[in-house]
Amino acid sequence: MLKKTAVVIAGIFMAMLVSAVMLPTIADAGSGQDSGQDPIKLNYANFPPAPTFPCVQMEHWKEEVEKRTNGKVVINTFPGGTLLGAKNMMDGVIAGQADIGCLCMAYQPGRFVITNATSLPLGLPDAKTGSLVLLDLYKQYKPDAFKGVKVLTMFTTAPANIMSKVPVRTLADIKGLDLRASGGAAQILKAWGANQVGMPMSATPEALQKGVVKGLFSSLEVMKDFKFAETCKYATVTDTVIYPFAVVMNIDKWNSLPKDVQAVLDGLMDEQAEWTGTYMDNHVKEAIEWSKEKQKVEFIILSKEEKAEWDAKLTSITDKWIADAKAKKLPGDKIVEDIKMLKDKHSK
Ligand code: DTR
Repeated sequence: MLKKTAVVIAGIFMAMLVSAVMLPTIADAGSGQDSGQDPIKLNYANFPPAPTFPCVQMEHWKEEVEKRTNGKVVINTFPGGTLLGAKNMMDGVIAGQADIGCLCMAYQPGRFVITNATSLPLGLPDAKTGSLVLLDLYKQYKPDAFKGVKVLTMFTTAPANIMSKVPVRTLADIKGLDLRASGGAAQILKAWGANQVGMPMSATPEALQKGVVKGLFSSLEVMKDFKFAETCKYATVTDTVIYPFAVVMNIDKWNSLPKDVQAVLDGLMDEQAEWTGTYMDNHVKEAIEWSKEKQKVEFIILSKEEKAEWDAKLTSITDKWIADAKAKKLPGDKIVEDIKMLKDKHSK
């Protein structure tokens, strides 16, 4: 009995010895996943539902990162506010509740003052231009608001338009109308005389359904992605302001990443901004076609005279923003001038 036990123990010992000798050879055979090392896992939180553009860009980024790091990094995505919601995204990432988070900066105008200047009525024509302008502005000013995080990319929506259950053809039609908008765009609806109701996009489907609002102000891809075209049979084309977004990472997590992984993520920053802007612009066109053909939505084009009246109501918004920025010791005039210059540069 004793002899048998000794043989078994010796056998186990031999097996351990063999595997210890073999291991370095296996580890030498490859890198990343092949080495048998556990991949670096990163959690990425997003607030709206999976089919919407902030989540589409998230899945695209995940694929690119996993491909370019050769499996060394795995990204676990959490759409639909399952890890962090629209309003606690930034603080949740700072606290480490998620490694990465996608936030709509326009929902917190007082917190992201400089980058939110891109949502002033300055005529940014589309999401691609908006995204490149925003990213350049961020790099130029490196705002304090991002001190506690690593910025991975930024991008914007296409310009906002009115989607509503009732037709809005004139300023008289919009007067007192309950319309949803959030952040910077809220002042625009107010300037046009609407009764502005503030809430993040993720809360809008329910508000529309329950009749809390009669419509919303946003980029038009939501007509298809949230199926708003089923209830909002009118769209008034104002092409007014874009909404800026940021993707941020917990700073300690960033600092813990190997240099080669950091290089891959940094290398994606500009590319991702351009990819997302282009995706958004194309998707808006698709959503318009779908809304017209399948949902019989009427697209209302304002006459030149009417549009001039609408635009005239907005001129004081930028002046007020500049004055407020100056009060916070920020160079408000220069920021606005820089956005205009960057717009010319990127819309060529
Ligand atoms: N226009 C902003 C941001 C926005 C536009 N499309 C989507 C889709 C999902 C979430 C946010 C947004 C807004 O109205 O909230």
